[in-house]
Amino acid sequence: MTLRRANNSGAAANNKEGESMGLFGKSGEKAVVHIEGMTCGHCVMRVEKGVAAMPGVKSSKVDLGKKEGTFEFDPAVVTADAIKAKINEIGYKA
Ligand SMILES: [Cu+2]
Repeated sequence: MTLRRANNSGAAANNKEGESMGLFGKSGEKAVVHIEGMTCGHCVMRVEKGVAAMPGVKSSKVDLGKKEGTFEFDPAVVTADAIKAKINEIGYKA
């Protein structure tokens, strides 16, 4: 109640009934995972696509330079641990 944003767009405030606040749904969670063993763009693709294929995963982004994967997922369907297990299964170390 105390957090009001200045909004001069005149958009209707239609958030009375919801706890949902995010654009990507109310049940989204994000995990940032350190990944060892990737050496090129092909490795990045393998991890990104392998994780993206998992049920419940909404987005899958891997940064080769940072050795870091950022994954958005529905915690009701999949867990960060399952995502890490998948990366290990693909052949990299998460
Ligand atoms: Cu590679």
